[in-house]
Amino acid sequence: MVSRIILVLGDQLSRNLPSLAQGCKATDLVVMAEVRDEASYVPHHPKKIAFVFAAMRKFAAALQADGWQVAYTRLDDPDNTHSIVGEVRRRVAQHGAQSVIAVEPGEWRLRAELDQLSACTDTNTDVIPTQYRRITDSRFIASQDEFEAWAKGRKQLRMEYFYREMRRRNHILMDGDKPVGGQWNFDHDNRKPAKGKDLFQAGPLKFDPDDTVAEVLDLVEREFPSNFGRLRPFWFATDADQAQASLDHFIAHRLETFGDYQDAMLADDSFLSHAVLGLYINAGLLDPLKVCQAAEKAYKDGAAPINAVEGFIRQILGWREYIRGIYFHEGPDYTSRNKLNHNRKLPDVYWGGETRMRCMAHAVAQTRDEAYAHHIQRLMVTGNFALLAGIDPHAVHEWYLAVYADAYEWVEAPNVIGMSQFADGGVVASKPYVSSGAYINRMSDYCKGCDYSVSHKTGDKACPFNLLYWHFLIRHRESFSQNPRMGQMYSTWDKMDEDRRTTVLKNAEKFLHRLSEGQPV
Ligand code: FAD
Ligand code: DLZ
Ligand code: SF4
Repeated sequence: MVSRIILVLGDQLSRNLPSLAQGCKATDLVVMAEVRDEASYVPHHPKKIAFVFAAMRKFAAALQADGWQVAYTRLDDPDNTHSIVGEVRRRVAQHGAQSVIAVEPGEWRLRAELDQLSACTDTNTDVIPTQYRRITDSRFIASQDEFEAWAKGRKQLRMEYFYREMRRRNHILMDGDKPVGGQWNFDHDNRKPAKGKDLFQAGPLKFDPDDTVAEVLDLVEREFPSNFGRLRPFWFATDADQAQASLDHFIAHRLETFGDYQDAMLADDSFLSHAVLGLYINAGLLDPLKVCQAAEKAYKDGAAPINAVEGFIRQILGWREYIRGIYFHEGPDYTSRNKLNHNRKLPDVYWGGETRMRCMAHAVAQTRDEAYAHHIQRLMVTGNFALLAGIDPHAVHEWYLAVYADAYEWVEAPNVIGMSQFADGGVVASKPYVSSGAYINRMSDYCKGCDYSVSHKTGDKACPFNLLYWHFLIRHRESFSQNPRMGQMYSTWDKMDEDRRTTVLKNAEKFLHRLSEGQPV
């Protein structure tokens, strides 16, 4: 006898899910479904699909072992309706359930689709009347209500102030009411370039595919043969125990250097000291507060310095929570914002097309192989290039949502539309994150061996970032010249020789023309 359905989505794989906490093993049925609608609203990286499906299957098995009744739809089940709403309706009809509960999805699109479940109550005679109730997601450290209370009445919603509030409220890295170490933020200590690959031996913990993963890999290979991205080798954690082991491994081996090399990039090291935990936290396999507490403990035990621990905790307690707050605060139109009116098509280089730019080639190839790039690669290589070249931000958003294993709209969109593309007009960032090639050269080893020369400012060998940087600033001068954080950039331009300025802009135009024509750049 089933009276109620508890829907569990592919990124809600937590044993502390509030819907399960309210549930009854005897009378509730957990419904989970692998469906084409979710697997193809963007062309997800095959590793991402495999991660979600394998983790879903293992989570369902763990629930069953724990005494829950679970109805699980596999992608190739013949009766699969291939939408979440379709699968809920099918299970409602099959089991005669009267109501459905679900933790609110992390995306406006799916929230609207699921709301149809209540809309059809009593009106559509084909469908068994269902009561649908959305439960607040308590897996974030701050609730959306808390974020809204913080945001209320503020002219600007800057992460740093929200973060301090979160530190105080959760007693993380606090010494009474003062921040541990005497300052809130140690970011200025976190900008060391990397010196060589032997600094970074450990890498993230990798897992051999077990039977469940192997079966899913075959399915994904068969069903999504042309999606961008390499499926094998597949080494992600796919259950909570493995994710916990990945966290322990990070804390033991890489947290110590996380701060120093947070912004560094190396061609032969895809991970450096980054945690590679985002995909596990976002899917529910790790609890964000517990991750912060584990890092804080490492500091207290003397295992990692304050700049590393504060920097790491700021990413989760600060950025991740803030980003989620912004997504729901700003509303469903957020992903279509285009404040700078950028309309160029996403160039083929993002899908592995030929390019002479070594930094772009590396960031994209790594993305193809690992479904992963770290923050500075996303922000200052692929994101920087898209912004400077004036690519349509919605196309950029869809690319990021597709290619990274940790990408769900609530977290990806504010990072891309806001932080990286400035398409929200400054809600997330106080100025656009743009740089010439000099920044990439300082923070990476990409420029050595690039076909372009980072020291050339004009001419055929000139690094495209050098050309486009000025082109971007000049074409948006009206929007940015009053920004106090950008005045220095404009005064540098104004001091440049007139002929040089003309050449830079002409060379940039030529480059952009080739990009628009689909020629390799
Ligand atoms: P680390 O660098 O080791 O950081 C530790 C943790 O902090 C991460 O696991 C993550 O949980 C959190 N974190 C760090 N920065 C952010 C941030 N800006 N927003 C939210 N959480 C953060 N993150 C995603 O989870 N999904 C995305 O789709 C995503 N898209 C991005 C797109 C762009 C253009 C940019 C600039 C950033 C994006 N980020 C995204 C944020 C960040 O790049 C990733 O969280 C991080 O690279 C994940 O790798 P990691 O686990 O090794 O993180
Ligand atoms: C990302 C994803 C994929 C690839 N497939 C599924 C799926 O088949 N079934 C499912 O329940 N969830 C999947 N997901 C995760 C959802 O897309 C995610 O829950 C929403 O985007 C909201 O964050
Ligand atoms: Fe990238 Fe320019 Fe350096 Fe080449 S020279 S790797 S294009 S920043």
